[in-house]
Amino acid sequence: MSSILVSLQGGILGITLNRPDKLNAFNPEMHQRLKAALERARDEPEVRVVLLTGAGRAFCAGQDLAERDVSAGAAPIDLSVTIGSYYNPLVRRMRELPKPIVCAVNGIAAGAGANIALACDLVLAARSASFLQAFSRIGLLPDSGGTWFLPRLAGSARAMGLALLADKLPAEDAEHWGLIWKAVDDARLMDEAQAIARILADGPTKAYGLIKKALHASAGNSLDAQLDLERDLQREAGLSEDYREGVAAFMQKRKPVFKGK
Ligand code: T3D
Repeated sequence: MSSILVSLQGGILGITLNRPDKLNAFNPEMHQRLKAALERARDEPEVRVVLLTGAGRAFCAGQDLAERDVSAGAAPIDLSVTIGSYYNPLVRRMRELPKPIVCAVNGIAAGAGANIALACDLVLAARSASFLQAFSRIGLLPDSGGTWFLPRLAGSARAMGLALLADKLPAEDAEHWGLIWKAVDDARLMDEAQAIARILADGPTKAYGLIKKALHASAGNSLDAQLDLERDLQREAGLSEDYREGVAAFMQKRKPVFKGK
């Protein structure tokens, strides 16, 4: 059984984390397969949007802790190796993907699993799902971008509480705190995520990539720098076929047919 399931239908690349008996915890093989799937999303023009979810009752429980030998006498573990080789490149790959990533959080998202969900562009979560910065429970600090995402999305007081106390944050609170787009009824999760992915798959893909770029850059930019960036990116957007189609469709009072070009 593959640790990552991938399907392409109507421009939507579905990626399912698939180690349900381990709550979809990451091992090196799963990292490699997820990397390959995201590279496919980047390289194939047929892919217009990614829809990420987990198999079974969890979204992802972060690092597979069974892979770590912490027995007495075992050699010290240098965690910077896996962070540097797997988790950081993964988060960068997701943020740099010039296509939207929709995340359907189907159950608990813990440790790196929580922060990988937050690295996605539009996050929906089942009402029964929760987000857990599990790191301090095992003597670690949030990684996979957690210390960057949390204060920016929820504010520093809430970020500190989540990181220090490592309490489960239910999906509805995650929505109200601004961590995610929406909490939805469990039975509706995949239909709603598919519907959003469908809209995005039919949309102006280039503009979506530029929107990601601009919004991600804004956290580190002054207003002046951001205005310059918007000017430069808008130039790029204006040169796309989809821009011409969008304006033509508006003028002709019809629905645009975007091709992602
Ligand atoms: O090491 C590095 O490379 C550094 C990178 C770190 C990144 C990280 O993600 S560190 C944080 C790692 N994750 C955690 O600390 C979360 C650990 N899991 C939990 O706290 C709980 O499992 C949950 C709160 C997520 C869910 O609790 P519950 O009660 O619903 O389920 P459970 O009974 O604890 O887990 C079910 C099974 O999944 C169980 O296996 P078993 O007993 O049925 O054979 C459990 O051991 C397994 N499981 C859950 N999480 C992990 C895991 N196995 C390995 N690694 C896990 N992370």
